[in-house]
Amino acid sequence: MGFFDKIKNGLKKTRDAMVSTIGGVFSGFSGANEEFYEQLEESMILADIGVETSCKAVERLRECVKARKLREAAEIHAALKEILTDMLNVGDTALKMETKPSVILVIGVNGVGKTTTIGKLAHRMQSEGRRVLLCAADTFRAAAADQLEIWAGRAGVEIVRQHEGADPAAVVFDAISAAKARGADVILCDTAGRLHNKANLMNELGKISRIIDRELPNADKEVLLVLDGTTGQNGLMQAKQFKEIAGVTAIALTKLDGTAKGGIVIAVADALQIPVKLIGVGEQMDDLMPFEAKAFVDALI
Ligand SMILES: Nc1nc2c(ncn2[C@@H]2O[C@H](COP(=O)(O)OP(=O)(O)OP(=O)(O)O)[C@@H](O)[C@H]2O)c(=O)[nH]1
Ligand SMILES: [Mg+2]
Repeated sequence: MGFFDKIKNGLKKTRDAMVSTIGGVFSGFSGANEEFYEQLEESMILADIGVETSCKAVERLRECVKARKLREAAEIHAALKEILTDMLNVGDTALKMETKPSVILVIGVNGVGKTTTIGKLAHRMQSEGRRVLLCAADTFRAAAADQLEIWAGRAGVEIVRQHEGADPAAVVFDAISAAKARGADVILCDTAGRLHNKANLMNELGKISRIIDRELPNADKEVLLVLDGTTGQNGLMQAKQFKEIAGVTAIALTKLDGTAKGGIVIAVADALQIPVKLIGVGEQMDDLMPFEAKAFVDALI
């Protein structure tokens, strides 16, 4: 299955929903009047593109229609796609990992799909010929490292872990030493999503970041925030909090196969101005797609 088909399949629920909502507004098109713009905005909000982002997109569409003197539904539809693609382009969508090693610190609240995303990423990077090392810095939950170890086995990559309750920063330190000694290309670092409170989480992530900066001052480093795509606007709130505390550089949206509200991807990118770099469209090893704005919009609208 090609990239475009895969993305179309994974986003089927969202696509079907958008065909009837946004698509419906265009198929009933009788001129770019007030009613048209209102219906369009409503249908975008329904798709979870978010009130602010939908409003902004429709505003830009109005200007564009006026400036280019567009009249036909097809032209206006194409202009909307251009605008949404542009709103999704908020930075480079490729993970930065030129240095050896590079570090990808994966964060997010519990259950969003951090460990699964790491497993899928490990598989892809490994098949691209990179030497991958997993770091089990979620020491909060007994089974967390075991779960990561299963993924390491599936992907055929190495893992550094310690006992439950170990200091996560110490596990990261170990993983960095191992990566240097073994010549790993990239360290994928799993973290706990469930801690006693926000201050705790902030302290822990801060400590991990300081270890990485100290041990690998010149390395490429991504802080990848994983968000559950099915949680809609709620996920967006979480993301805003994490952005404040953790210096997020990239976003992965998971479980988009399970929701009709994949428009959240556009809301997240626009509201946070942080690039969505990966999308998860299933539970299998190859159900993770590098994000590409144009293909995404083409698949949906
Ligand atoms: N359908 C679907 N399920 C997914 C996707 N990504 C993750 N999941 C599922 O979501 C559940 C939670 O995933 P985990 O990777 O364990 O989440 P986590 O963030 O590591 O959770 P904690 O370690 O508890 O914080 C699992 O059942 C995964 O199979 C996806 O893209 N699509
Ligand atoms: Mg986990």
